[in-house]
Parts: sequence; C-alpha cells; structure tokens
Amino acid sequence: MINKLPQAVLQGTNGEDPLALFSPYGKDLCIESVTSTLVDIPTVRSHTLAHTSVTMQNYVLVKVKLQNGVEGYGEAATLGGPRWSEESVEAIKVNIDTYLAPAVIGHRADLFVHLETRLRAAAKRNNAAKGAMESAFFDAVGKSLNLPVTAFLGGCVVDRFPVVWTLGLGDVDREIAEGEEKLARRLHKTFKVKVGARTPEEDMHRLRRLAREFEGRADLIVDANQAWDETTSIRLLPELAELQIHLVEQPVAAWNIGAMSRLRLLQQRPPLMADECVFDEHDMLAVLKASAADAISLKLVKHGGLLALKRVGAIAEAAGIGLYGGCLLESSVGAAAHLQAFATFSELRWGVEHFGPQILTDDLVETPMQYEDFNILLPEGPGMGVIIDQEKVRRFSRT
Ligand code: MUC
Ligand code: MG
Repeated sequence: MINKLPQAVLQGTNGEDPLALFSPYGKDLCIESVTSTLVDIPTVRSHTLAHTSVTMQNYVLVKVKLQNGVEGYGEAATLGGPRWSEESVEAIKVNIDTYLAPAVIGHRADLFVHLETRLRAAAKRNNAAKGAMESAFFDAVGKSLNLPVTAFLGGCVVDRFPVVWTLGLGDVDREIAEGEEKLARRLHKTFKVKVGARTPEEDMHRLRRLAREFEGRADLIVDANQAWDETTSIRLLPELAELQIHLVEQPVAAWNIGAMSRLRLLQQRPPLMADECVFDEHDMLAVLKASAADAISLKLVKHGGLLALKRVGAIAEAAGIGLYGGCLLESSVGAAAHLQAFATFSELRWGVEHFGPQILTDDLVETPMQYEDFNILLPEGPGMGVIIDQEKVRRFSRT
C-alpha cells in the first residue's frame, strides 16, 4: 500500500508526512519537535592526537519528541572543534536547527530510510549531525514500541565487546602507569597509542618502551591520525611489525588512498586500518577497489547514521575487511548508539574503542556504560538502553 503512493505525495507538502496520513498506526510516531543542546564535559586528563589536544569534550545532544510524547536522544561528538573532521558542535547545532530538523518535522520517526533520504536531500555530508538525529529517531521509536534498537537492525548477535583504551598523553612514563591501572582494574588490555603530535623518532622511542613494558600482557595499536607521509610510513611500518603492533590506523592523509595501497605491499608491516579516509559507502568501495585497508573503523560521525554504518560495514564484510567499532570520545549517549549497531554484526574482528565514558569526568545518563572483564557491555532496555539524566544535561549544557 504505502509504496504505491504517487511520487508527488511522497515528497510531502508543507512538511506533513503523507505516509502518516495513510496509516493511522503511524500518526503517533510522527516527529513533533527536534531540539539540539550544546554540552561540554571535561576529560580526566588532557588527550593529545596528531593535530589537536583536548581537556574538554563538546557534544550536541539532540532530542526528538514524537506526537505520542516519547522523547528519543542522539549525540554528535567532535574532537578539538573542526579539527578531527570539518564539523564543530556550533556548526552542527546551526545546521540541525536551520536545515535538518525542518526536513523531518511531521514525518513518521519509524520510517528510518525515508527520513535518511530527507536528511540527505536537506544537507550534504554534515554526518555527525545526521548521525545524532537518526540515533534519536531509533531511540524514540524503540522506547515507543518497547524494543531495543538492535531489533530494527537485524537483532543482537553479541552483547559485549573487547574495549580499547587510548594512550594520548605523550608522556610514556605516565602512559605506562595509566596502562598498568587499566590492566589491574581489568578494564582494558588493548591500548591505542596516539602518534603524530611529536616527531616520528620521539614516537618510535615511546612505542619501543610501551611494547617492552606491556609485552605478553596487552596488545598495542597505533593511530597516526594522518600525520605521516608515505616515506615516513615506509620507514616505520617494518619496525612497528617487529614491535608486534597489531594495527596501524590511518598513517597517511585521508586523500592518499594510493599510499595506503602501496604500504600494504610492504613485506613486513602490521595490518592497516582506514579511519578518516572512509566516511560514506562510496569511500568504502573506493578503499576496497584500491586494496587500501585490512580493517575499517566504523563511526556514526563519519557515516551519518546507523543505517549507513551498517551499509559501510556490510561492504567491508563482503571484501573480508575486519570491522572495528570506532569512536570520537562519545559519552554514554553516543556510545550506546554505536553499540546497538555494532551488536548486530556477525563479527567485530577488532573490538571497539568506546572508552569515552571512561575519560570523561561525568556523563549524561542515569546509568553510564558498564565495563567488565576487559569488555564494554551493550546496555539493556528499550531504544538505546540508556536514560538521559536531565539534571546533568542542565549542568553541562553551554547556555
Ligand atoms: C580517532 O581518530 O580514532 C578515537 C580514539 C581517540 O583517542 O581519538 C578518536 C578518533
Ligand atoms: Mg582514528
């Protein structure tokens, strides 16, 4: 019935959702309002990557209210303003309020692909903004129907994931102490080492120390956040393999797919993971056609929604590329959204890195993400499985 509607009707007029007009069932799931709030939460310590250093995480918390009164939430994260990608929370809020929210008001929140199409028509890219909005649609519909978001994405396969901690201090003695603490508390036994903020020589000295210190007790992966050129990467990758580094993430610039595919021809090298070079499904296909990666970091801020994240993951799976549950230091709001999608893949070969709730001084939900025996647990309950703590939202909101 629904897909027989004439195209003109599907386009909708004056924003009302024609599909709801033909289905009394769906009316109460129509989107009544979209509200975006800037939120700033301090981190427990400074966190340094190749091109930025933060002591505060900035988010846009998106609230979608349905006609049935149910409220769903999503989160857009950034890292160092518009320096990890081109989006900043200030721009995300303006684009949601001005362009993206009006495109979905009055439309049924459960018509996820229909809404994705409207968001894609309303704005190019802006994927962190779109990812937060779509997360809120899923949360609101799940809470309305008393179903977890995994139920809309193929169902839960696993409910816990090995979780990576990122060493982003740059001071190797303090990083060793931090790693020992994470191991002792059975929180993390894979450490991602941020390199690129210092010279390659300084980073290699740091990595030799960390590899020696944690040999046999913890695995190390390295993320250069695009900081090395091809020549530097050719020089360093063989020694990184000797140090048993498990993964090297985005060593070169995102545009340099050619370098990634040539680096993969090196005799001695760790597996290479694509991060900033894969945002949408077409980027994923391009990386695969160029044989430019062994693994892919999946993130809502890059793909623009849970549906697109699933598509990027499916394209990677089709080529035998390993999946890694990436993050941008989300709070438990964004972490829960990612885990709902990650839980519906048959395998997440490289684990996940949602350590964000661990590096923040506080959170935005009543019950933050749970970590147990080196895993992060998929929260239980309808929607995303988390309840927003309104008092904390007030405390950390920027107004
Ligand atoms: C990135 O590039 O992976 C993930 C962990 C971290 O410290 O930075 C993020 C972004
Ligand atoms: Mg990365």
